[in-house]
Amino acid sequence: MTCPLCEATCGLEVTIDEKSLVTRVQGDREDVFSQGYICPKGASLGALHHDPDRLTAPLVKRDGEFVEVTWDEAFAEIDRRLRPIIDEHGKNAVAVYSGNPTVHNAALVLYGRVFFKALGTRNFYTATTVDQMPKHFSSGYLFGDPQAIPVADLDRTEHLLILGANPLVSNGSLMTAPDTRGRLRGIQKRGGKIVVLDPRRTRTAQLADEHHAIRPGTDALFLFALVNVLFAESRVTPGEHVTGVDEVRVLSEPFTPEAVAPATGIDAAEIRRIALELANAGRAAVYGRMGTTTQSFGTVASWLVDVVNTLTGNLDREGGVMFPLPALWRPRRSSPFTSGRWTSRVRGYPEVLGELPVATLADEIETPGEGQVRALVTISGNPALSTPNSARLTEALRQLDFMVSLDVYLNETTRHADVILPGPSPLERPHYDVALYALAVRNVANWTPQALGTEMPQEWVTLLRLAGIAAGQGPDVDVAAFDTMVAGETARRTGVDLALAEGRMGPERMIDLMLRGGPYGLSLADLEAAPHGIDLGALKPRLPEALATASGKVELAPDAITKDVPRLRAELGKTPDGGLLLIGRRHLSSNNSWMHNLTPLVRGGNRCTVQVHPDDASRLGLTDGGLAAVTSRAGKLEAPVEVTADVRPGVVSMPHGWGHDLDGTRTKVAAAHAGVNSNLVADETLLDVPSGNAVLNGIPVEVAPA
Ligand SMILES: Nc1nc2c(c(=O)[nH]1)N[C@H]1C(S)=C(S)[C@@H](COP(=O)(O)OP(=O)(O)OC[C@H]3O[C@@H](n4cnc5c(=O)[nH]c(N)nc54)[C@H](O)[C@@H]3O)O[C@H]1N2
Ligand SMILES: Nc1nc2c(c(=O)[nH]1)N[C@H]1C(S)=C(S)[C@@H](COP(=O)(O)OP(=O)(O)OC[C@H]3O[C@@H](n4cnc5c(=O)[nH]c(N)nc54)[C@H](O)[C@@H]3O)O[C@H]1N2
Ligand code: SF4
Ligand SMILES: [Mo]
Repeated sequence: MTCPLCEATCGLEVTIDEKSLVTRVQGDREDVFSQGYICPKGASLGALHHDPDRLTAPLVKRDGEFVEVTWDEAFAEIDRRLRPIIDEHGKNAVAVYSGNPTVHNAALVLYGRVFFKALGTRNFYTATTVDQMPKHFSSGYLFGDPQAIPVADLDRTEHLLILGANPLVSNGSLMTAPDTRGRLRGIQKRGGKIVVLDPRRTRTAQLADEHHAIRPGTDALFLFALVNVLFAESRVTPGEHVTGVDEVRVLSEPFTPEAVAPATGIDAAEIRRIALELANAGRAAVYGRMGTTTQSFGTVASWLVDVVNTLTGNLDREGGVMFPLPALWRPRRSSPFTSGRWTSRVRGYPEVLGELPVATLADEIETPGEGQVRALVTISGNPALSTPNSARLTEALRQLDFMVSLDVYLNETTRHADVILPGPSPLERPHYDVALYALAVRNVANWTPQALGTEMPQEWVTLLRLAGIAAGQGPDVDVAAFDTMVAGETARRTGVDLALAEGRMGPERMIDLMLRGGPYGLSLADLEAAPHGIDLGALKPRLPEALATASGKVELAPDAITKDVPRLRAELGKTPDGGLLLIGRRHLSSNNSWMHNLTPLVRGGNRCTVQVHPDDASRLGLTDGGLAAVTSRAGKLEAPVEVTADVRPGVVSMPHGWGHDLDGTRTKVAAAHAGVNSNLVADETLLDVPSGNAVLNGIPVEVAPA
């Protein structure tokens, strides 16, 4: 089976005994993509499946207590309570928040959109605005398609410049690549080089040939200086499919290495050398992730990553950054991407990809008036832990008239729900990675059949029933007929005869249709016959076909992005004020907020510590193991100190996704390993301006002994 827990899509071999007990989980050596790689989370799939706290029946809150009800009762309750809100206050009174596991779940990806369409709300929020929205935004304007994100051609590159990513721990993001350690080592074995820019000396930084501890939030300055050097040294070779090169040259003029050195903390001579090594490498790739997107210049930094790739001739080149060609049919965009088609009611933030920034969800719930959010549907999300100023959002959740959660745990978010609808475990549902193969460093396709039966409805059924309610058809929509209608629409759009997928329903039918309509003309039967996946080969150049811009070219200097450059230029004159900046960190055994209830993943010491550089620790009177109080504009928390030279002076680091000691949850193991929620101090008013993405790295804080 394909592991659905993170973006790496590893093949796993799961052994299940005759009593349906998972007895072993191993990496699948024959998997065409992962060749046996596995991480501690994948190895815990059995623990997840057997977790006694994992919900298996719907819960409805009655007099403040959750009681188990039948599925029909749960949907009747939702119809009874949600309909009047829509009827009285309109569709926008119902907000949706869809979290990270949505992307790893074919039912949620393919059928979520049916529900959202039926609901038709503008109050649509996802984890994307606490993650990679700047990358969609920059791709949208550069390439015309927000989903056209070029990925580093890891297996052929000779030089990789990584900014703000720790793939040895995260297993890669916006870069689907099982066993990133092996692939990065491969670069070094070929004689290539890896350079990492990160305020913290991460595992990836340790493996790299070079590590530069950049000051948080200054990647855009650093990248602009690379651009400046490339022009100054006449090393610009963008190729035929590119416009706007001269505008970029003009914009880069103030950002000389000398001008950005004080802010970034990186020597001008080093910046110049890094730029020239990149230009000289031939096949080189720049890769930026969380550290470059969840910061106040997220869009400009994300854009500049691809500007550097383009100017060095590495866009769409083997060994550079390339556009994958996944096996599923994808709609062709009829018009280029634009953002800001509407704005959020309270703060006026522009819509991007039909979404509003989740950082403003509390505003929309708290602020009375026409269009106020009165009900919320969460789908595999834990915004009470994962979004900025969680204390404020938690208060706002309490004010809602009605809340429904599609979720597998009673946790920090779902405790506020009136109805919780669980879904099957990864072993109880079929799987195809609808989203992530579009970001894979090789073109592959792999189908996972459902391993175990379940009494629970599949989540696509739940979503169709919710869509029926949202559309005013009541709680008992004819699911089979509705599904055939949805599949018929997909058949029409893909140009595939619906009858070819006969005998299938739900995601299986959709995926069969999308495979048939896709670029390799596969069918689901082909994948069923290949349990370890089908390798569709290394990435191939796709320009100009992959572009959806008005000009048919890569538009290197789009207004929507370049208009944020003056804000960046204003940073040049500033000297760092000596205040501390908080950044995040991930751990191999965590998965955002939700796998801390599995004993194998929380063993060992408390990982939820505030890392402080020894110089800062002695200046502030902090001791290793002592308690620190961390304060920001948004809030305050206390957590144990870990003194380590791994973080840059002036920077403190805390992981997110902890803080499991709240009342009313049902996650015993997590509560015993509670940790502290770092988003209590993340400031919901700090956003990357163009994309509305939250700033989760580089938050100004004060730290003192508690
Ligand atoms: N400070 C700080 N905050 C961050 C980050 C950071 O680096 N620093 N990272 C951000 C990022 S990148 C992300 S993606 C977000 C994640 O933010 P969220 O998506 O809001 O949070 P998760 O922790 O992924 O929570 C997933 C939820 O889905 C549920 N779930 C798991 N499996 C299933 C399933 O099969 N079906 C259903 N219906 N539910 C399921 C879990 O129980 C849990 O409640 O957090 C963001 N928040
Ligand atoms: N084990 C594990 N794996 C995961 C997850 C998990 O929670 N645990 N979450 C998954 C999710 S949802 C995602 S989105 C991915 C994220 O994948 P990554 O982006 O690879 O993961 P992070 O650890 O957040 O890496 C961000 C890095 O940026 C650095 N950084 C912080 N601020 C700055 C800055 O201003 N500039 C630069 N250059 N660097 C900075 C941080 O120190 C950190 O090392 O991981 C996924 N995989
Ligand atoms: S790296 Fe990701 S996909 Fe691979 S086993 Fe671990 S959690 Fe699963
Ligand atoms: Mo994420």
